[in-house]
Amino acid sequence: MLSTLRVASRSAAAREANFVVLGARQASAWSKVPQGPPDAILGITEAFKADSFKEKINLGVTTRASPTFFSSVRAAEDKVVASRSDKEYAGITGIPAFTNAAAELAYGTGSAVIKNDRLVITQTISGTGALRIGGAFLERFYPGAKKVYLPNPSWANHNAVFKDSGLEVAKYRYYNKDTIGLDFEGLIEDIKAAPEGSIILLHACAHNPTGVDPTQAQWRQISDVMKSKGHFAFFDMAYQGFASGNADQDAFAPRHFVAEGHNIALCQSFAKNMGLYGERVGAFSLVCENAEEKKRVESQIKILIRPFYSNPPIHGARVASAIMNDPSLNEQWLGEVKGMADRIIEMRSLLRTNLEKLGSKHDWSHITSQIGMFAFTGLKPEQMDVLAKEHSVYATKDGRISVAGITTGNVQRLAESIFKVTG
Ligand code: IK2
Repeated sequence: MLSTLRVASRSAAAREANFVVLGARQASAWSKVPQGPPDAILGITEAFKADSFKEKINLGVTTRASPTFFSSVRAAEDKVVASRSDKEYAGITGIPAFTNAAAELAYGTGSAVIKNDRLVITQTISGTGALRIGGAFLERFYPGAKKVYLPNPSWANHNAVFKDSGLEVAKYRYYNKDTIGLDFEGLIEDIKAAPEGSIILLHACAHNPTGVDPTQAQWRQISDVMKSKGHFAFFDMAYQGFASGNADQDAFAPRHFVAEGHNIALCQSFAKNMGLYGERVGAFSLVCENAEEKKRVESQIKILIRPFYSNPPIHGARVASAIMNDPSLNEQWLGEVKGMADRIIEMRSLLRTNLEKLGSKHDWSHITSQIGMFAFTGLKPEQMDVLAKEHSVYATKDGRISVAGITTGNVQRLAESIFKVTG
């Protein structure tokens, strides 16, 4: 036995020696993995961090709306921590107190689809997770063509999320470079031209990256056209409250579609409007035809989620739930969201007046007419490069700046930098 072992270990040593001597290392399983590009948005933060200039400005995906800004969020978190709740798993679809409140926030208090038990809602890993669950559900069950029409441009990650979900991605016209505004005619034409029953992704409010939203009258027309074509409305609502400062007003589009009889899908994110970025708090919901359909759809949503991540994290959802379910915290929070939206509106106006004071010959009216956290400046990729390299102002190459990153302290330097780059 002993000798057998010795022989075995000698031959193992010989094999190892041969391996090294002959340089016959087995090829790594990953030797053919190609280098991928850095993320277009998150890469900005990395470049910003590496810059040692003291007055550098990050307008990539800045988060001045941090939990410290929202005292309601901090108070809710203190409440959650003080309650010393258990750390048990949530159910597959999350914490009901959270999802019920999220549904009311999105669809409106006393919404008929909630009352009539037609709404399936699940907690998700923030807005991105909601999109991914939605994408997976459509891929598995949508009866029509498995193709999603995105506005052009759209949030960069939409393309990847839906492709990874196994769906085809197409575009519809949205933004007019010449007017730096909405290409409404193009949008309607493209939605009309899409085959019956197409899936159309719509940014519910504060369109990212353009900051250009349809008016309520335009939303009504979009709804009418989509109804006449039997299209499916898939709403992404990552900024409820941020556009107008009023959460109900910002939910106009999905609520109008529901009132018009569209059985929509809706993704919600609490990253921006509660400053819960890293807590990853979100929800995905589907309006169904009736309670019986809801039951079946819900069962399949659970079957999808279980192998994805089993069940969602609890802390952030508890914080969001503590806010939405406590009338006084809720009121405080809505007031703070309004304050944040007002601050954004003020910073837009300050940037525009600073540019005009410098004598810029360009028309900067779009800075104040656009809405929400992001402004689409109209600057070209080369100009954005110069902004970063020579002025330490970091933002995405498509000319999008996060207005949340502008302050009274940096707006003048920002305007000077943009002025130098644009002339
Ligand atoms: N949908 C849209 C339109 C968004 O803008 C975002 C957030 N984008 O900002 C962060 C980034 O650019 O990566 C989301 C969805 C999803 O955000 P989250 O997953 O953080 O809730």
